[in-house]
Amino acid sequence: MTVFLVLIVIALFAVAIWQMSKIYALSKGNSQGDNGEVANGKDNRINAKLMVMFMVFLYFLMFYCFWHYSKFYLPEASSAHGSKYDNLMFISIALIMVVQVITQFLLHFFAYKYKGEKGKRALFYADNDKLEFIWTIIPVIVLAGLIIYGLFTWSDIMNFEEDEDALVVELYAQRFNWKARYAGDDNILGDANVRFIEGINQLGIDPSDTDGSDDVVTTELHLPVGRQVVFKLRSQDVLHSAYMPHFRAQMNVVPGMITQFSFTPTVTTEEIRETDYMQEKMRTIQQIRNEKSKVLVAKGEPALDSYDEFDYYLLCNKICGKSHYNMQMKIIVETQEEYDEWIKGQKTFAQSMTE
Ligand SMILES: [Cu+2]
Repeated sequence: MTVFLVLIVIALFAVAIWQMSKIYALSKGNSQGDNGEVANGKDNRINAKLMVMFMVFLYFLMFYCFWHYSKFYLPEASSAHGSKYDNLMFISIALIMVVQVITQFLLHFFAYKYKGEKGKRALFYADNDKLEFIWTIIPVIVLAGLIIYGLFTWSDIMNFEEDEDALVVELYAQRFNWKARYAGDDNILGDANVRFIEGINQLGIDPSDTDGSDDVVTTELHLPVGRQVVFKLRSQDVLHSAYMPHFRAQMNVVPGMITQFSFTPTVTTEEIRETDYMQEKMRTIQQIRNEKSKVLVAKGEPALDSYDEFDYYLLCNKICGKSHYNMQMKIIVETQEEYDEWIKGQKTFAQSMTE
């Protein structure tokens, strides 16, 4: 490694000496005549054409990316607020797109049109108040509009009112897993503190707080469809981020404080599995897995499990350590009846502590 670094230093030093000698030769040389160092008419024409070609390349790249990567777009949001979020994103991107196409053209076209030519002199043009006013006021109005629209959308989503029958769920982040704590029959989460963490009580629920005795701790997140969920987020160790892309939800999980987010799921797991988007997606993923399996089997290793049932997931979106990529919890959106049935089968905190 050291040898490698020394070699790089020597090489860079040689390049620096060579460049310096070139600058020295340039400063000594006369600017008259074609000495190869000063751009002539031919060089200017080549550069002007390259500018146009670069513009065409950029436009081509743009269309290619849209065409090739659009399949990675998320499906329609599975939460009530999701479409507001998507609209904001779409309008912002569309605006950026239009401006980008126009300014890209102007930049490269002018570089072509006003290329260096022998005998052509640049026009000294000090200022033009009217032009400056126009290119200041238009961005001001557009940006102010976007920001105000964004602020309204933000406060719409973030400053929620808690419904009477909202479901309160705590998401507890720990390197490298998630746990969910349901508030139980009283819909109040018991106090919790890292000092109470002991044995089976991994979330540090205060055993003396009666609000906590009916709390239910699970490793799967079940949510009843059409009912508002209020998430209270806590972390045991480092900064995590609760990310539920299909519900357009993300919130930092910060040690030492409780953050919150709320949404209403609108599409059950069953329903989203039936959509054309998901069916197609599952087919593609299964195909990729089949091909990988073939390679694995040829090497004498076991094939991959088949993957044909989509599930929502809660992911961690802050790099929190070496197994960060695998920090996830399955989310199941179901009917209220199915949810009631499931939660009945879970142990409360009091029950699991007496065992
Ligand atoms: Cu994490």
